[in-house]
Amino acid sequence: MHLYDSTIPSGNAYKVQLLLSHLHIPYAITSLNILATPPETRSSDFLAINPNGRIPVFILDDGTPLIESNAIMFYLAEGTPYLPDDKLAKAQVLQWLFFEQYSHEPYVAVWKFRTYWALNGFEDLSGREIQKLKERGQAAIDVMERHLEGREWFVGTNYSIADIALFAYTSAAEQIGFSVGPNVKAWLSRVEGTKGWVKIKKDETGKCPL
Ligand SMILES: N[C@@H](CCC(=O)N[C@@H](CS)C(=O)NCC(=O)O)C(=O)O
Repeated sequence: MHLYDSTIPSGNAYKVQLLLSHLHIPYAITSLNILATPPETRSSDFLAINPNGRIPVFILDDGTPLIESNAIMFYLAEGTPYLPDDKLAKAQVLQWLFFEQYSHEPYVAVWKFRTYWALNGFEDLSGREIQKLKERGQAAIDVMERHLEGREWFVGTNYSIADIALFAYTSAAEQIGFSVGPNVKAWLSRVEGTKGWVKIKKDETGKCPL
């Protein structure tokens, strides 16, 4: 199996790498430079693999490419403790994966990228656009804080790919200026204490201190 990630640490690729670590699955890796002009993710060779021109892409042993971080995790987690068998619990995992992609990642991940790596930082955005990114990212983190009241994990009583999806960028949230409450902080520590947990890879450009 083969993972395409980026030379800079990508939270979306990290989700897949964290799950692969929990599952002890070996894989080969190719890192593409997404800061190049044009990004290596937009080369014709890579677009033939993922027409959407983004990492992560996970190539299965028969050569089938799977795209979208949460779909890749869903595939890998089937039949493992990281995805419940119960119909409702499985749908609740999907509920948080969709929440992560629609209400969290587009704000928190984008804020992280612009903070550390975007050539123009926030300069090409209007004040209103910057405010919207910050407010919506904060709103997502606040939803997590409320959901975690009296709970250890996002779905049921077990750590699942719902937690992995939300951990990827929330782990950087305080560092990049979001306010993170006590329930989320305690949950971040619980995730870090799980068996097989690995840190996101180091940023070789030196721009991101995490
Ligand atoms: N929804 C996608 C988002 C993937 C994504 O935005 N990938 C970024 C890196 S984190 C990327 O490949 N950017 C390069 C580009 O847009 O060319 C997922 O969860 O996999």
